[in-house]
Amino acid sequence: MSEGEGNSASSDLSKTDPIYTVVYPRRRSFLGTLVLGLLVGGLLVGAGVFAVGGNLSSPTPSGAATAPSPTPFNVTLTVAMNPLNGWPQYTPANFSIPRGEVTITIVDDDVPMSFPGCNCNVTGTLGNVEYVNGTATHLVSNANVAHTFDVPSLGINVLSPAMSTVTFTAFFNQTGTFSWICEAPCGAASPTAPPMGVPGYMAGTISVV
Ligand SMILES: [Cu+2]
Repeated sequence: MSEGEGNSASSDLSKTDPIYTVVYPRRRSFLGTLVLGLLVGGLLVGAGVFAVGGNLSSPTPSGAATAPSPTPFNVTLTVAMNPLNGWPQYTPANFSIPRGEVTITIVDDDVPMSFPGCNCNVTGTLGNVEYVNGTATHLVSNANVAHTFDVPSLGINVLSPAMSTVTFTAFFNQTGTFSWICEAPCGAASPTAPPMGVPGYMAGTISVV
């Protein structure tokens, strides 16, 4: 339509306009929905193929609960013996994460240990649960806690059994620096000796940015 037409033309247009503004956009939105649906369908099929491939390459034990899919941001920490001094050590001990929901995985190669005074209830995580080798766990046996991962200011208490992989999800809704510490008596020479409480080994910081 051209501009500058008279009032009569405008009033004619006002009668026909609704036909175009209502009917035509509906057709377009239907087509748009169809195209979008095909795209999403394709992505889902692709994701399904990828998931099947992943399961084939790393089968999970039958009957075990499956750990949740990692949220957009995930961090893996390992606990292994430092080759220079033989101390168990979290690596990395200091790390940064974005604000929000984060999944943390702890791969612990250390040996079993008894922890008589353990507060072995999982707290501060999504559902107050951690996944030990894929199995949902609220309470860990104090006969097998190699280390813990605690963020006291956020109420996070996660237990790391010996020779296990632990996964948990937590919300880090505030930016800032938060201290974490292992509360298990995991000293090398005696239970409360280093590296228990030593930064870079059994203590560190999480920078939420
Ligand atoms: Cu420890």
